[in-house]
Amino acid sequence: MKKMLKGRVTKSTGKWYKVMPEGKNQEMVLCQLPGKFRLQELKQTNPVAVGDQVSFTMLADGKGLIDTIHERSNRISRKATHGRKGEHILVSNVDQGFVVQAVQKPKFRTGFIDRFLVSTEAYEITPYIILNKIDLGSEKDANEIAGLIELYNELGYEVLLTSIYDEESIEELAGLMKDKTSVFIGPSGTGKTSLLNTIQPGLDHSVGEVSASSNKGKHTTTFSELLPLEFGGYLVDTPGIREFGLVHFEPNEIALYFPEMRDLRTQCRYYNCSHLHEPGCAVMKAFEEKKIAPSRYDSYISMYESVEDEELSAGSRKR
Ligand SMILES: Nc1nc2c(ncn2[C@@H]2O[C@H](COP(=O)(O)OP(=O)(O)OP(=O)(O)O)[C@@H](O)[C@H]2O)c(=O)[nH]1
Ligand SMILES: [Mg+2]
Ligand SMILES: [Zn+2]
Repeated sequence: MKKMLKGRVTKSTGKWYKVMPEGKNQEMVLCQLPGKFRLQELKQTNPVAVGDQVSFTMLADGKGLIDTIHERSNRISRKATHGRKGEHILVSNVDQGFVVQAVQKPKFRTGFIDRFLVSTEAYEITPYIILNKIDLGSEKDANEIAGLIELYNELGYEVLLTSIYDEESIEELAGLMKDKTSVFIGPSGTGKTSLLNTIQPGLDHSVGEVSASSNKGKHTTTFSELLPLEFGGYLVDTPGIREFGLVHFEPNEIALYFPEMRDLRTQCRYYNCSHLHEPGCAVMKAFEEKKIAPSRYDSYISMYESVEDEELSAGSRKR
């Protein structure tokens, strides 16, 4: 009988999975995945994600073969890119997610933040917003940043202002990460890997310069990786993503994950109100009365429409 071991996937290249076996000071095992999993999980572009708990058997050559992917307690997914259909799981089994944006280079986008928040709300993952590179903020940015903090704080989200040159901000961030599994998600060049290196010097993950022409990082982080933190906990550093496409959402479900719309929904005239054009819509009324921020309502419309498009195209494929 082959011995079955349990472990957690820390890195995936799509071909190989680096697995950290349970127990202290275990050596990493490189595992492969039998083809049967690929057939079963056609809805996902990656059947095994970083953060997954797996059972595996050891082969004679010291490599492992994944036998079971254990049920995920949660996950953060995005729509697959490069013309592929379905879901791409960025990470699974996490306690909290940090959306990493920068004051400048590249400038933060509320649309990205809002999509991230909807995804974490849906999977009950504690979200935090990081606004990094505060050292680059000019006088002109100050008002905008204050507005952003006020907006999200009022909705119940914490905004952390960080800079890799500001020790206090790094300590605060590290304090939140202690003993938890966290993930950094954000566009390329916002400083995810830099923050990780500052929190835990010695890891020496390579950091990319932001290119002057595009203001984006040069995609230095190419694979997600789960790393143990010396002070307790784990952090998953992910490669930069341009868009955060929602998957597996029904259009009418989206308002549920907007705290400022959640309770209003039941006051709309129609139970299936889209909050886009119906008469007697409580959400639109609140927007007109400036109780819902324009950037948030814009995000809502954009998410609703993209999810609706996806549904329509899925429907036409069936026919
Ligand atoms: N001024 C300033 N620059 C920073 C800060 N944090 C990161 N940077 C710079 O931003 C650039 C990109 O940083 P990375 O850490 O590679 O960004 P990333 O988010 O990991 O990018 P991807 O791996 O491509 O997703 C590097 O040149 C860093 O030195 C900061 O707080 N202030
Ligand atoms: Mg990086
Ligand atoms: Zn409505």
